[in-house]
Amino acid sequence: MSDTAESFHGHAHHAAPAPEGVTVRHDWSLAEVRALYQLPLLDLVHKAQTVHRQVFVENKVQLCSLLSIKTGGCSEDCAYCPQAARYKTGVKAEKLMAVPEVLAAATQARQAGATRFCMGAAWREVKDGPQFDSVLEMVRGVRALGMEACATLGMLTDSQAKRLREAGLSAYNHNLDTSPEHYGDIITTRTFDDRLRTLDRVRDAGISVCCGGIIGMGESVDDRCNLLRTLANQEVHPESVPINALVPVEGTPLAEQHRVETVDMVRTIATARLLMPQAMVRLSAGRMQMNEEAQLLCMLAGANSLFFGEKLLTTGNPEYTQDMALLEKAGIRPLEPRQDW
Ligand code: SAM
Ligand code: DTB
Ligand code: SF4
Repeated sequence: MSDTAESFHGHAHHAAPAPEGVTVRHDWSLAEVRALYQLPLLDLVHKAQTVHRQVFVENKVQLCSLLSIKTGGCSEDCAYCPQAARYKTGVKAEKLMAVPEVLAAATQARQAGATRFCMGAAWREVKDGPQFDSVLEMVRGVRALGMEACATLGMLTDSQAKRLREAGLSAYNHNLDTSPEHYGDIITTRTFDDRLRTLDRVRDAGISVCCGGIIGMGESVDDRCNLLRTLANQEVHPESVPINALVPVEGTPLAEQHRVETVDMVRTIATARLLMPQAMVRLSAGRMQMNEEAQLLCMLAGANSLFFGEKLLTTGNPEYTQDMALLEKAGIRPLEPRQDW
């Protein structure tokens, strides 16, 4: 049997034990991860799909909605990010949205089939005060609509994590983004360890952890493997792992990066599925650059969540009707709201 969140942290915020035959490990070596990542593609996909079906017997895909509640003007230097104030990307700095506006968007998302609503703010860290109080109000409102509420607001203190939990926050997104080795080439204004500390605070507050990364930022295969390995070697696996393909944005230092190849995206997703069998693996940014076949391959490799809606935070996403048509013709069923919310 595998470990669960309870065995480490004493709170009941976690998945059931892994099914027979599925091992949940926390001691992956780089060589082992690389050996998986570099398998012949179809062998890797087969392996990942086999594990996927053992854990996710119903094989459904969760539809999530994303809203930028506070856009642009960010003090950080994340090389991929259109919202960093220092890069001239055309993204205007805006104020925090008002609570009713956010809840109107959440209501719409719910009607369109979302079961998870994620709110993003272009902040380095959360500051206590009226703005944080509004975010807590948004979290309560989203939960009252019967959706999972996720937020991504930058670094958190223990007491902020606790207050988010008390407001009903289901999950907190805070990505490692890349390997510890490559991290310094991408972000200098806060460290990899800062990120790990925020993740610990989220975990300790009893909020489920959403943590993943971005590929296509000039990293090596070993960097990708070390990112996944760092995620999988946490005491408790993240419950949610977003895999983003870089959306290169003009004005950012990574504007000229080549588009991520389908095969690389599929390998990354399949390896994430094998390393973290029980996690929701989310096919996140980058779907605009992928055709339908590529997206289906990602789902075959173990991705079981999509963001739908015409925008991610500031960049484009496929049309809602196109997404729905793809799911429909492929007979992919959306995950229903859970009963224990
Ligand atoms: N400001 C907060 C933070 O950085 O923690 C929260 C919002 S931030 C925009 C959330 C995540 O979006 C980043 O960690 C990164 O993984 C992803 N992201 C941002 N820009 C991206 C891009 N151009 N392509 C792909 N992913 C991106
Ligand atoms: C994540 O890993 N991907 C989402 C979500 N977490 C917040 C964000 C993607 C942002 C893509 C760039 C943009 O639209 O600004
Ligand atoms: Fe700011 Fe987040 Fe963008 Fe980094 S990723 S520049 S912290 S909004």
